[in-house]
Amino acid sequence: MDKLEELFEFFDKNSDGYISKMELIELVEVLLNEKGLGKSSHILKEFDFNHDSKIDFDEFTAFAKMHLIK
Ligand SMILES: [Ca+2]
Ligand SMILES: [Ca+2]
Repeated sequence: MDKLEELFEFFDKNSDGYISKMELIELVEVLLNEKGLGKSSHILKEFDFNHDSKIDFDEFTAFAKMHLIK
């Protein structure tokens, strides 16, 4: 299993295959060490490509490439 998949599954607390807004808030606080509420809204706006208000694995990958992988 690759690292991104592990990360995604770790933050997908209810294992429904999506990072919800609540799950995203925790992800932001843990991974980016920023206040989750405002930042998660920005991330949703930027990376929720199909506008379902959740982050799927493809969207998470795009986010990770921008913010997590140097
Ligand atoms: Ca979830
Ligand atoms: Ca989405």
